[in-house]
Amino acid sequence: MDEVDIIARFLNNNINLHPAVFAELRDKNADEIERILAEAEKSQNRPDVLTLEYLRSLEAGLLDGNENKDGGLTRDEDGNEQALMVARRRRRCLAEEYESELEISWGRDITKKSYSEGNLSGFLDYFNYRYDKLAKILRDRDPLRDAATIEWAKSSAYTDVRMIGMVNDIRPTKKGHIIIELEDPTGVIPALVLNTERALIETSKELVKDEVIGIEGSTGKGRDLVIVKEIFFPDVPVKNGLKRSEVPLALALISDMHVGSTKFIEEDFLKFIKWLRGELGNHKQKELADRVKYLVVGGDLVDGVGIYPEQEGELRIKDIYEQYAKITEYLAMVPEHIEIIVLPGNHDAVRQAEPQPAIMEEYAGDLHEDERVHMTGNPSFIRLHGVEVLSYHGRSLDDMISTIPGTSYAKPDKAMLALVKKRHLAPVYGGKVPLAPESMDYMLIEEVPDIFHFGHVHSIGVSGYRGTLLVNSGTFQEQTSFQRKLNVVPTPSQVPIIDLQAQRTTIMRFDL
Ligand code: D5M
Ligand code: FE
Ligand code: ZN
Repeated sequence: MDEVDIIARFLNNNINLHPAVFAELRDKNADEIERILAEAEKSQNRPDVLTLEYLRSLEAGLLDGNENKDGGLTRDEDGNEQALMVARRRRRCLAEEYESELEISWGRDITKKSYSEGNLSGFLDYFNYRYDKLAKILRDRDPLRDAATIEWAKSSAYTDVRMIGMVNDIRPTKKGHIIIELEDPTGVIPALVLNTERALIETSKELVKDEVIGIEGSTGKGRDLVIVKEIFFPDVPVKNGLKRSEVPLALALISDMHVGSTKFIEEDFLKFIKWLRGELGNHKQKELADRVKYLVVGGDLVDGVGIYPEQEGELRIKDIYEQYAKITEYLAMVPEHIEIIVLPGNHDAVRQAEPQPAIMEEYAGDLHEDERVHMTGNPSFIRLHGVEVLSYHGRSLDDMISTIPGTSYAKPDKAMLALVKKRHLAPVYGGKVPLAPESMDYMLIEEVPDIFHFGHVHSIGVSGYRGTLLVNSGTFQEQTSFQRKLNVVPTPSQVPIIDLQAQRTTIMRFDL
């Protein structure tokens, strides 16, 4: 085809050519030119003059694919799957239209800090810090404004007392009373909950060691004991009005994929990623995927090695580096416009003692390098368009569930609520959670977020409490042999998606 013919062919179809395009077309054969012409004709957002940039996109099959009648498939000889992915990249989704507004509260994150050596003065400082902060929160509550010290209560002429103390010990007596041993910086006093006080006995059962509470009661003649009339948890104030994002973006919460385990449900996890990519779901579900701008991964990304008894037999990938290589591969398939926040869990490659710094670069180097992946510690405090999210892997839920009646693995949000009321993510020292006594208590719930996100228990749970949202993000792992022995029944492949503007949670199921 000669030059005049080329120009004529395009002009006949009302397509003007930029000189640079013309120069390029001159070097192509007739078939190629026909194909480009056909593409340009079909294209619905063609500029008046066909530019070089536009020509490139036509060649790459990257423009307005979804508007084409054949469902967005490119017309070259590519396989179906690839054609679909190309079509996806052509479409700008809603989340892509908005700039991300993500702030990570590094001041509340142990990552990038120097960690404790766990010496004795560290331990004492740690508990004093915890006591001071929680006592201050308690003192803000009406009946505790004038709370006395334990030393004062033991020597005062007054017998009606209010105190704030750390729970040293809780023990039932033979007669069904409960003794709470309460300590503050000035002394120790036993607080007695009488067996006749049904409601108080129930409340006492929610107590765990090392939490800080307020007590109202009366001291007896000997002043060496207090009879409890009321127990106060630090708790959270009622929020008047939920904080909402001004933009219609959504947050996806996941955790506990356990990549590397034979029980990891790859098929469902890939469905989740496909849904995020806009390749799966009905119209409404795709619309929701369109708005996902943030993905928080709440720990246990991989199964690790040597974590639980007889794990070896349930590992598909036995090398920890390869486990991280695999999860990195999956996360790379998450659309580029989604910011990914990653914190560690107890199966991840970093120290077990909490607070945990970010997963080590040695194992997850590619994740650390990826600009849209943010490697934080556990716990992690972030702000998305003004909405505050506190993410914690949730290992202390094991302590709550094993001690507090009415909590269970099936209802993780109930156990989360117990921690929220205590304003502490891991109150029990010497329980199932190894705690590192840092110079400050990173596990304190000092500021109350809008959303609490936990994982670890492998079952999904969502509930509201005083204007905050409590969410447990479940798992992508089927029941392991170890969990069967512990009677933990997971609810895999369900993902809570939170509309940050409407503050509405949708549970997306990828197990169906
Ligand atoms: O924890 C997965 C699930 O298994 C979670 O529901 C807690 C339970 N689990 C794991 N280890 C223990 C111990 N030692 N005691 C009680 N419950 C446990 P994961 O962290 O994913 O292994
Ligand atoms: Fe887990
Ligand atoms: Zn875990």
